[in-house]
Amino acid sequence: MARPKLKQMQYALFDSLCQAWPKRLGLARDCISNGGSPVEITNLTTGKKINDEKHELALNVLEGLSKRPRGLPSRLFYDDKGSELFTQIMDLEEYYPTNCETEILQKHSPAIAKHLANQEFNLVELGCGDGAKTTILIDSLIAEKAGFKFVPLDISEAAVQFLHKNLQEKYRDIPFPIQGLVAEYFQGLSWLSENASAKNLILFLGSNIGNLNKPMALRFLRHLWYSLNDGDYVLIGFDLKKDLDILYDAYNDKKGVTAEFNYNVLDRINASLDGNFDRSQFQHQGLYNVQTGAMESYLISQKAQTVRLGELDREFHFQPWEAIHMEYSYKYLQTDITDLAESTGFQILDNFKDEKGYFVDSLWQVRKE
Ligand code: AVJ
Repeated sequence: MARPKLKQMQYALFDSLCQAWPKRLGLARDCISNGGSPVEITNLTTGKKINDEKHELALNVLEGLSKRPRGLPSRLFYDDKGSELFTQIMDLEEYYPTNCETEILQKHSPAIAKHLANQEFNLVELGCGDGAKTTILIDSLIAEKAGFKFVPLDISEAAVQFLHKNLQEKYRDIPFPIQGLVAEYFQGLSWLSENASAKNLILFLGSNIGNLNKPMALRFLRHLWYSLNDGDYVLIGFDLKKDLDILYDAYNDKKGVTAEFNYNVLDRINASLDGNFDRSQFQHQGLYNVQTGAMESYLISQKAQTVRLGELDREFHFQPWEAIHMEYSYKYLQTDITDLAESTGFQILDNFKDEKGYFVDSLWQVRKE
């Protein structure tokens, strides 16, 4: 059947990718990583030409800075530098989600692992970051004699490499195969539906889902459900609603790492699009929006100023105190989580909370019958 012309290139790319990869993500020995050799990484984004990547960035920036109010997609945070800054955020005293989720996984990993004892499956981590918390669960899985292939997926290739380095330091001879994926979530899900013939446990930790608004979260979870098999497991981290001072401090840290994380987006735009953003003329602020239920992050122009982006051959005029919206981090009520699971075809098996009740890792199972 003839394909629409615009789509042809995408299909050609997709076809060639499908041929290049094994159809099944079984526990093939050839993927077992050995000691010092670099991890095998499939980069779903370099299938696109580098020019396409720049083109997409240009488009995102043009769209984001032209709309009112202005706003940039939070995906732009995660170039290699931004991913590194995010690992620094995770280590901050004020950034409570790290400690909460570490506590949760230390306490409940054995229970989670019990579900997969003596089974073979793919352990897929969406937005893996440095994987520090994941190794806690991995230890329990090993103890339960689970046979799994680890598939860490991140938008930053450096993050996947860094995670592999961490695993090598921890395990010396890593006792399970690894297949790194560099991709965006939806690319990763498409890949999953092509390759998810084995049983799967999907990790979506650290409140990564918090960047998605409700319609996006629903769409993402429906897509996830569609990519998986009946009985597959999903472990999702949700940040719960809490005292506003705690939220405020976590997103406006004293050392200014979160501000730096935001300014890095301006640096990235300057570098890739020949821009002249002066970061010192923008103020960073994280604020809780009671109506949306999200921490929202802004870069606010402190004066009237003009920013020129050479690659776009365009100037953007900022009025004093005009803001660029940078990020949403949605906070959840327990009932929001129940509603999300129920309306996307998952059954909640357990909700694991930290002692303070700040955070929950929710264990879901795909229901297709
Ligand atoms: C990676 C989306 C979970 O929203 O808490 C941290 C990103 N931004 N500090 C979050 C972030 C500012 C983080 N997530």
